[in-house]
Amino acid sequence: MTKPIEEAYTLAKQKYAAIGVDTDAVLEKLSQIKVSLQCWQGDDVLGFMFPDQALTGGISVSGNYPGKATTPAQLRADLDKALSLIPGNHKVNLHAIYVDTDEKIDLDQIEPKHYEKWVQWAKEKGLGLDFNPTCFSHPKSTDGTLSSNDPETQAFWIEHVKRSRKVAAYFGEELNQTCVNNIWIPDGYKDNPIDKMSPRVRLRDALDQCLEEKFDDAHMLDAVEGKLFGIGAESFTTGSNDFYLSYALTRDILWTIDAGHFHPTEDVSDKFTAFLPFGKGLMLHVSRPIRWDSDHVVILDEATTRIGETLVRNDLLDKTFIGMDFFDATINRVAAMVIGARSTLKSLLLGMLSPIETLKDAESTGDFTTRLAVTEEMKSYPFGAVWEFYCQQQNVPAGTEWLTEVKDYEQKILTERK
Ligand code: RNT
Ligand code: ZN
Repeated sequence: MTKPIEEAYTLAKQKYAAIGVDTDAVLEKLSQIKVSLQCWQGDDVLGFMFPDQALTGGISVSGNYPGKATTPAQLRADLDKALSLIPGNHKVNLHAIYVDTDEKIDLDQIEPKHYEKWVQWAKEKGLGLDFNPTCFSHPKSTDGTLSSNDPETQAFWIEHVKRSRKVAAYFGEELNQTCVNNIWIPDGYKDNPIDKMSPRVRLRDALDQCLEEKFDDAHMLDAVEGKLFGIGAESFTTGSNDFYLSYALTRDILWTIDAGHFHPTEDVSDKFTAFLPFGKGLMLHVSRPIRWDSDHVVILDEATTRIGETLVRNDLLDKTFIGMDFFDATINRVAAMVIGARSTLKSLLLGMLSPIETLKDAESTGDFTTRLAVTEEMKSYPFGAVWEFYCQQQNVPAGTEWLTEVKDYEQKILTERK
């Protein structure tokens, strides 16, 4: 523990204590939160099943920064590096295409054994895992997946999702914690369709088939992720947000809210308390939308801060699985993971470092003056001192020192990759 960080923390602790915030308790609470690190930031969403297949589905990665992972072992090494620079104990989010096997298989053939090495690694590192069926970047995904009007194509994707759920349940069982199986599909139309009903009815029925098998909630939970639009599907997205909100509520499964999948002026965090009085729980894809892109690296901007604050102030952490979703190949990919995860955690810490009870009291008695004055003052409280102390406590670099480690890793490992 370096002295300046400790001293700064002692002062910060006193300042927060004066307004009724116990920073030690806050850090204890923060250390319980798991963020799911999306593996696909490490290799531009290519995976190891069909690495030569271009990324499709209306999502896109810009850039060709050197050193992307091209094998599962490389990706795990990169994740290890990233996780060593993120305070706390977390999860890794896999997509089905990240198999680790010599067998040549297609997506309708995946089995738990094809992911055994990931589980072994997760056990060694004390990590949790989440999972996603991959319904894109495949020859059969060009004209719709679960909502396809071609019965054979639709059956292929139903089989894939069914098998994904088994893999997810296997992860949960082996790692003794819930694995979220998040379903997102790219189906939609570039131009205005005439029939907007049939594709959604087909999607509903296909999902119902996928979900027939029951699993223990303690091991696996299903989640469905909607979207506003994608590149090439600008006019109609079959799995829209309203569609999945309705689906998640009526099937009692999780709703995934991706922070990049809404109209730009919508407050994503406001949706949590609209859903949770009725719904089973939420999965979040913390992300950052910019114009047409929904997947920039997460930073501590106002939207992210509101996400953290809303989860904390409303006690939603028990019902919410926090994951991230972005992919950027213009910067060091390991650094991207670290930046996104640290910023996500900072948003939660900021949420915790406010006098929530005082603010709620002020609000309930109509003292909105206090509410506004205090929340504004909190913005210049010594949050950074608490964050740095937390990093040291968790044995990870406090400030920009983590970047030195990533640069070193880049030089020794990443630049050696072709
Ligand atoms: C796409 C969705 C989805 C994907 C990942 C790779 O718009 O956000 O979550 O980004 O599954
Ligand atoms: Zn997403």
